Amino acid sequence: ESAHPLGATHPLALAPVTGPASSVDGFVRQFLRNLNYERGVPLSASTPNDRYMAFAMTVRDYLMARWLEDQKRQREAQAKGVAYLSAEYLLGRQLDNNLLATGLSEIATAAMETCGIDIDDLRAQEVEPGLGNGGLGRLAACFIDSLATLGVPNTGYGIRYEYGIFRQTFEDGQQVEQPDSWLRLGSPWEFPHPEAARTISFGGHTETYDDEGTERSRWVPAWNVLAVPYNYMVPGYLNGRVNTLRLWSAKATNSFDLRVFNSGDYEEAVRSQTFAENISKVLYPEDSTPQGKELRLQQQYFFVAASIGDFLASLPADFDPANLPDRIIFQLNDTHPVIGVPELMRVLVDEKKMAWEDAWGITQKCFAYTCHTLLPEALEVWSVDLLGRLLPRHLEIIYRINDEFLVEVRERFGDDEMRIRNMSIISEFPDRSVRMAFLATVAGAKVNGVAELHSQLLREKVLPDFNEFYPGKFTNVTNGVTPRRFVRLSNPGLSTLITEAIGPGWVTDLERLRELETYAEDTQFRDAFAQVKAANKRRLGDVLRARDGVEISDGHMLDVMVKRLHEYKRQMLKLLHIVTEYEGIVSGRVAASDVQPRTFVFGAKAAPGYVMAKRIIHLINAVGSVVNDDPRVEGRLKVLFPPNYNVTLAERLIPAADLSEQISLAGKEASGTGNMKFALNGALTIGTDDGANVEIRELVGDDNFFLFGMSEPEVEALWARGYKPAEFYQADDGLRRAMDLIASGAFSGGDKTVFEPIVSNLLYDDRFMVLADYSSYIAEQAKVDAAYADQDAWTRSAILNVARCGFFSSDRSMRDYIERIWHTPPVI
Ligand code: 4GP
Repeated sequence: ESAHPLGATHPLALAPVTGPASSVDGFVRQFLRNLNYERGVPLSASTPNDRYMAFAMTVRDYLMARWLEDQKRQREAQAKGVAYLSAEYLLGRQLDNNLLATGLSEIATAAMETCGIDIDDLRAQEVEPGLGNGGLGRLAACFIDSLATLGVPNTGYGIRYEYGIFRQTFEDGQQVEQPDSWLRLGSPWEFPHPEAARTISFGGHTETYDDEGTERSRWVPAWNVLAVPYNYMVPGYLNGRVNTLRLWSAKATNSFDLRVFNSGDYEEAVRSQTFAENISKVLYPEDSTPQGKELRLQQQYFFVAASIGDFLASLPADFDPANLPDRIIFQLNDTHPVIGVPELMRVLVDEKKMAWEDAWGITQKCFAYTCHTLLPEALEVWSVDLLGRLLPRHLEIIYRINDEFLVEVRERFGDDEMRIRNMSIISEFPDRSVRMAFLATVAGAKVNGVAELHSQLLREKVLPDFNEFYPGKFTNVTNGVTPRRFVRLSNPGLSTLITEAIGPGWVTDLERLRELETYAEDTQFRDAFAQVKAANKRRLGDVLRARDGVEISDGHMLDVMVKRLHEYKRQMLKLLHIVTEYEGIVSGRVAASDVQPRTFVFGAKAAPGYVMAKRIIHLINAVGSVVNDDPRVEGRLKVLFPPNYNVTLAERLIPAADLSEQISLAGKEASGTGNMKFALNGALTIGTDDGANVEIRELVGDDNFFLFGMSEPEVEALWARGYKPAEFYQADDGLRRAMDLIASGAFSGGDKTVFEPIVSNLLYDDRFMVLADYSSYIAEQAKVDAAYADQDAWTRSAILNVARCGFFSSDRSMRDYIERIWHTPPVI
């Protein structure tokens, strides 16, 4: 603070920053001030965007003093903090969350009323930053929320993509991707600091040199880009704490060549600028589809090098790097940031001139790795060729780490060549490449999976040799979701009901929901609970009507499957159920009037290059338009597929759902987090014994969960016997009729070719065993129908789901990470 331009002794330099007054008047004054002084417009001439921006800035102003205070407190405490390294943050809208964190909602609403502004119109202006693909990115957003709420020092590090996940539209039922220009109107939540840009290097070669008698290596890079930090506030819930999310944006070191520009070759003049700025241009489609692209490796190194450099630069000049493990843990959110391991080694050995052994000892204490998948094809590998070209020094470092690691393996297991080949960080086939998950496992202090079953399979099936080699390194932390966004904000009706029953403490201590168990036996409470659900359905109806012009019918069970479109998640199984129901009616075997009315809602984006996933989207839409328009169905079955499923839509959909579909093939879904959100909002789950479903079922009890399908060992056994999906097709009449109906062209205007690839894939390949689980799924769905017929019993089960799922708070996940991996207590 002595660097203050007014001098440390000037009274203003010492004055604490204070926010605007916490009153309706104070809010109005600050809002108008922001409108006038930040937007440069009077209220009378302001646009909706002006008003949203000024409003958001006002909320921000209330957080500012706390943010500055927290930064100071954390600097002074010199406590150990968490640097969460994540290529994705699927944040969702910020406005309501920040209002909630400050406790300002009522004041702000009243303030806007006095200005003649409907606060809902302001909310509608905000475009959510979709800087993630799915579960992994949304998890990161939940985690930073919880860390702020727990008062644990944390910086989230990532990339400020100019374009987030694509905006999905449908043309003739097929997915079309539109660019997501979320920054078009500016974002009020970010604070750019171009003056604090860091230079990030790429390419070139390495050389050795004589450093006063010691031979050392150094990297001579070929080109640089600037990493410009953008800071975002991450407020805790009503605790006055504000952490920081720091996202990096790429900028060219030289914006353009004026000489070339003046000569008239405008394109050439900006070539290097375009090249550099491409690095943070767009979020890569990931979520389990490998995209081995050079640009992606550039992105990864770009943000990780900037983040590690940023953290090191924040330490006092005389800080001894040997003490780094007392100050920081770099948590690797999947393999995307693993290039940070050789980067820290490079900094310590080449720049800080530390002995290799010392640097390696420190590095192994400073990193921990979370794996989020079980699909072998999703474990990232980088070709040695590419790595050597882009990051030659890092490749050398990786080689040395691997050499020394394999020496240790030999010492332990002897010359077991097979084992050594299996454990080598460098794989030789089909091309020589670096296995990033192995590097993370060797370097990480801990490796964790994201649900009990996932962690077990990680130890036993994915990385068994490593588990044997490093006893105690593997651990589990079951995922969680933030109760602030996914209950308190998204389900105000339920929140009020809960708070009236058990008080407000549950928002930060979700296990308290247990106290609701007795209320499940209370008729009045059940009625009130059912009314909240009905109101949430109407609210969703309003949203879908305005957004897509579709209606939700009264009296329908709302059966929801929302998640990325992937074959392992098995949207096709859901669809086969729908086609089966439909076929029963149109063939006359089932009277429409005997069918439990259901609205099936899908929400899913397919990776742009994932052809089969896109075909399945097409088929869902095709089935939807036939079923919805067929008078024989008498409106009892309805299929809705609102495009562009995102966090904002999830917040409306999940509280309205009756049934949650979590139907992946056992052993494929690492955890799932949607499953937790639904259960916490009083939907019952139909699901396989997979991911966190296992733990949900254990907690809510068998009577309050619809379990079907093979278990993971049964899946393995079927593979071992030899899986022939066509045999299942032959053996089940319902399945045969449903498949035949799709194959007949009934959903494609008679054209048999359109969906033929889906049908033959299921019949002759079916990697995710849709056909094997079909009959068990259909049987369980019949039980769902029967259970739903007794509304009161259903509501009781729904209440018990809410009451027993407090474990799935991301606050608990964070406590587990702190205890098992990070050892970073809160800073009081
Ligand atoms: C997802 C997993 O598929 C999901 O099961 C898990 O709940 C989530 O991570 C958070 O741990 N994986 C991804 C990905 O999003 O990109 O691999």
